[in-house]
Amino acid sequence: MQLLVGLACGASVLVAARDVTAQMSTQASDPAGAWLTFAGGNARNAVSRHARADVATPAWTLTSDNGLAIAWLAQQSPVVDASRVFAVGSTQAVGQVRVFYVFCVSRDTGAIVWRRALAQEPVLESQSSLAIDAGNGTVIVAAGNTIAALDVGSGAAVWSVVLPQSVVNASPLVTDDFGASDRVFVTTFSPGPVAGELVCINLDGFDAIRNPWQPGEVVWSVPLGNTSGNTPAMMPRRLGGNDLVVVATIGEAGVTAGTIAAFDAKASTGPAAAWAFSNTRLQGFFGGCTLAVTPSGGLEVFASSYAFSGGLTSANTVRLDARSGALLGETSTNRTNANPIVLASGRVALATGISGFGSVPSLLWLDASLGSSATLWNTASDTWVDLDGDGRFDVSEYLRLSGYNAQPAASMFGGQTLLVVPTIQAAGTTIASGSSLSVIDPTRTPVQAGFVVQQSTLAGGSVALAGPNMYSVGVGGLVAFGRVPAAFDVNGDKRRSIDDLYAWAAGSGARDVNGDGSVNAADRDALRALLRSDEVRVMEEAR
Ligand SMILES: [Ca+2]
Ligand SMILES: [Ca+2]
Ligand SMILES: [Ca+2]
Ligand SMILES: [Ca+2]
Repeated sequence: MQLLVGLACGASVLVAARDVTAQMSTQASDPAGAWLTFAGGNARNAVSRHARADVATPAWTLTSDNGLAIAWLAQQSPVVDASRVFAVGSTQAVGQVRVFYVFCVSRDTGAIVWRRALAQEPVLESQSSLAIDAGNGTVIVAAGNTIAALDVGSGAAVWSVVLPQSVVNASPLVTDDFGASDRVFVTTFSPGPVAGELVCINLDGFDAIRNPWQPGEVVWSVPLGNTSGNTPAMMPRRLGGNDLVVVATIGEAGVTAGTIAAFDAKASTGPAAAWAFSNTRLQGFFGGCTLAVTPSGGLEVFASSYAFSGGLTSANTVRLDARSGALLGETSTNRTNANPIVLASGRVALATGISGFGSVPSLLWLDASLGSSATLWNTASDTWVDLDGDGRFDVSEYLRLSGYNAQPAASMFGGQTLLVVPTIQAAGTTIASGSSLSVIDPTRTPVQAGFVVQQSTLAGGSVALAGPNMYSVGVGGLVAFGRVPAAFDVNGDKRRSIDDLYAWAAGSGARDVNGDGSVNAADRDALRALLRSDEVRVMEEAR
């Protein structure tokens, strides 16, 4: 363990002043549940209570910076706050080395607000997403073995820490409900022999009694074993969680099983695992776990493994009791790094598969009990017609959807659940930009008309939702879908609130909310939908 940050004497004053600003900006954040972190929240269950955006036409795309093409990390999820979207990309001037940046982009215009060069570039083609610490007004970036916090407003470095090992493909977990002692959790990469670690870093200002650590100081780290891409997860206590950080490991293919373990997120020193589960097969978990509360109040963990050989059922998805680690269900699935999406309807959506190595991309729809035959449909095997009779899934013979390394999302709104699914390329490297972003109606089967509702070939990376907006990177750059936030600000006070609905009804302000050139009930409905869907979130969070 080591740390870092030379904070000068005046630092605590500086941090206190920043806190005030940050709290104000949090309170002023839009009512629309912007996704501050990978998979929409620390539970990593990528579900939104907003209508999904129309993907037919993007609101804007961002492809270059001062004439230089931006290469976005292809499978990262953008992260979003009330007015900005953040993502990692690189540019290369002629005759110069490639430089990686965090970009901050206006949600209203797609213009770059600021860029900040990374102290270290991502290693091993890492696709780690950023995470926003709304309480302290920073965006957290994990690249190489440096974890840094950048001011959301300016990109200025607030703190940074150098860890013994690098972060690869895993995204940070930022707590927001630990009062004066919020923390960020990251996992470092190790294929062995040195163990990867779960590292806990302090975020909040120093307080001798309540929080005796400086921002950016490592509080503790614990060895995990072999790790890669293992994004930590935690269900917030206000949503039925138990303050345990749940993290998976990769094991050693064919030799030892991957594990899932839970650690006390509030511990002052490196905690022993509260529980640990070893996969039932000699396969590891190369992604994160999803936490979900069942209708009866139980808290469960869902995670899917990656198998280096075998076809569409060679890996597995497990379901555990999040309070004990006991195995509750298991079913065979196609290999993946993606997080299962657990829906209140008792279904699980899972993006899986790779082009080649005995696998193909397939989107799976599972019964959430995860009994032995949980798969209700599989987009590859259910649509496959072996035209050339060679027993193989050739590209033109099945519906190609999803892939192992880009995270889909679900939208539950107006009694309808729709999936937004990135699809990987049929050829090329596994970290190439995705080929498409598809909106799927999972109540149909893959062979039925209307299964694919809509598709964009501009985007194809992990999906971030923010109220009526969606963001994803792809061959079209960083792509924004849905009406931009400013369109909902009828009264022009830079906020979206019930006051905008009053203004609309009173006939004042910018009333063409949906931007179709005329003012009518559709505009009022769009505004109402935005505000109403936030009521659902607030009510659920308040229980
Ligand atoms: Ca705090
Ligand atoms: Ca064939
Ligand atoms: Ca307003
Ligand atoms: Ca209109």
